[in-house]
Amino acid sequence: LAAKAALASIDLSSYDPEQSRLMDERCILVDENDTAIGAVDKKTCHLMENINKGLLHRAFSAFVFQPSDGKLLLQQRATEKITFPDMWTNTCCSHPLDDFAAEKVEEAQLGVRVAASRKLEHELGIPPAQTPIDGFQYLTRIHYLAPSDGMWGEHEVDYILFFTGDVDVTPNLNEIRDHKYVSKEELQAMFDDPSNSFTPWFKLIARDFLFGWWDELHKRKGADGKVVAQSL
Ligand code: DMA
Ligand code: MN
Repeated sequence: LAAKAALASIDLSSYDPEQSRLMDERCILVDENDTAIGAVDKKTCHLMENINKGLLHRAFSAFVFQPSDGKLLLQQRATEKITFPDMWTNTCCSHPLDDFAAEKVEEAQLGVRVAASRKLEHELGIPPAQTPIDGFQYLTRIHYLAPSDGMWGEHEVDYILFFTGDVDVTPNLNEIRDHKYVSKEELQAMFDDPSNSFTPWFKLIARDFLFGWWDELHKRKGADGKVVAQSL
């Protein structure tokens, strides 16, 4: 109820209209064990005032790798984004939504896989046929909290999903301002250049998981070239 009171007082009219509209999407609320406990709009979920009271929601972070050379597809968030604008980050992040029954399914991480395929199309224009849901390799879930600016932030149980496959990218410029493929060494050089800024979750996942897992990717491919699903 306190969260709803905070929501009512926030005016989004100074932000991009499309990004403001997307704040009406309904995220899945979870407790610290990732048990679903309800749903509330994305705006409410991302206000630090509510996060500081413990409001937590479910999310995913997808990492798409190119099969030929193992390079990772990065995106730079659009200036229009309300949270973490202009920062470089992994291929695509977002939330499974309470609005779609398929995205609430927890068995075999089905809900976040469906959401990842949906958002890879929305943000990067990747045809969903190129991101079949059984191609996502689930690594683990992380619980993290990160402020964006004074008002906005993230507090999520974030499912980390790797995907190796050739994809055709047609950027949605309201979501991403740039994208590029990088090798492990090229990503390290980007991190070492202080003129680049990165999302806090990408820095955390890169440090704790990505650099260690990157070289394993090709070894995990099945004989037919499809990545075998793996959960930790
Ligand atoms: C939210 O990402 C999810 C994580 C893991 C930070 P986002 O802000 O890119 O999502 P959306 O664009 O759907 O708001
Ligand atoms: Mn979020």
